[in-house]
Amino acid sequence: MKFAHMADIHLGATSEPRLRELEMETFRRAFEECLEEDVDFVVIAGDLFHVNIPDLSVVKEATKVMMRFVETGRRIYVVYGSHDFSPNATSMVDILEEAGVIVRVGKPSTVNGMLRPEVVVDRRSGAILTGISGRKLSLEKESFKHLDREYLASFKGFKIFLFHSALDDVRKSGERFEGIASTDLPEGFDYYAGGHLHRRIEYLREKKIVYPGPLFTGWGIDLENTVKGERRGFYIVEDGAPRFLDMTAFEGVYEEVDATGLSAFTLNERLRALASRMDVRGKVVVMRVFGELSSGKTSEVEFASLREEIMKRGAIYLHLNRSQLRSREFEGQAVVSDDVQKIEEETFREFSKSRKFEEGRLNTEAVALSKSLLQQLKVPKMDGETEGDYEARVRDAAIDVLGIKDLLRG
Ligand SMILES: [Mn+2]
Repeated sequence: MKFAHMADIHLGATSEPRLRELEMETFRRAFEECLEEDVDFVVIAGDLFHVNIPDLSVVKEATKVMMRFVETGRRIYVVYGSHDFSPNATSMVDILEEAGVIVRVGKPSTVNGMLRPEVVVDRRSGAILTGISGRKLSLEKESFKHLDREYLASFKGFKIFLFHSALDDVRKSGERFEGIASTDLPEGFDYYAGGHLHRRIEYLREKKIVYPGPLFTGWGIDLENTVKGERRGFYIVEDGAPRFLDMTAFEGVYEEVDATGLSAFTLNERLRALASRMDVRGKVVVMRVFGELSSGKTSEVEFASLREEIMKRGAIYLHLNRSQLRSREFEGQAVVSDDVQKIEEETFREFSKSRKFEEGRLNTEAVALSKSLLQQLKVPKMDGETEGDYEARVRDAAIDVLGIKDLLRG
């Protein structure tokens, strides 16, 4: 008996055209490999799609790939993942099942208060398959508590259990997730086909528990880990022995730039220099720019031209992570108070500290000015006042407060 085990394919996760192409190409190649390897069937342990109702062009291509495989008399068995399932709406997985493209295993039924997931037998190999689908927020943990283990033990043969849950046993220090313990999985299965954890895991202790990780990439962090060297693919399991098939679709470059203490101007120079010496041809580039700028705003960092340069030099895609880039000049200030006036005043005060004002213009003055300007801008529209009149009135009042009438006239 030989089968393939995939998981966390996340079709449709990316909207970037080149990555989208690569994603589908990888999916196609994976199924071609399955036919070449002459597997009896394929199991997908959840998250076939990135969302429960994906872009139909993605579904169309994916269906083509899967139908080619299914038409050879082989089957594709799936459980829902946390992504491609919806508790209150039909999922694309349901539609593909109705159409006979895939077979969902482990459909739940309750007997004497116990959960009995449906068990199916693969007609080609005789393998016995069942499982528990994933749910958002790990609600499937409940399912494991009420699992009718005796019922599952009554089936004899080569048994595969599909599940889409994190496994506490493999948690690394610092990793935060709510999972199940390997002992929560029912006894007596020959292979536990895991999904949900986005890294490759072979946990072969009392139970043969395997996670292939994403076939391509699901999140930005997957992309980051791929370019840092993590291999992506799926498992071929022959006579119970798992063998990883590397399907990594691209090589990558990872760069980190610490902007702490740099001005926006200097950071731009750094980024330009970096872009000009990076070897990015045919690669996916992931760049993390972080730290607090000493001066200038984050909006002054020329990310658009950085992207342009890197793409011009032949990169497949640039993934920019700049969520940790801060500017000293403009920072959202947390002011805690019940009093609206006080919050406004404190916010202006904090903000004014980081601003340079013209000589003679004290910060206290700036705060007072800001407050009265805000007061004017808050004036509501009067009954019967036209949009144009209202705008003119607010504008004039603001100009008045700022004392820039003469300036504007000039
Ligand atoms: Mn996933």
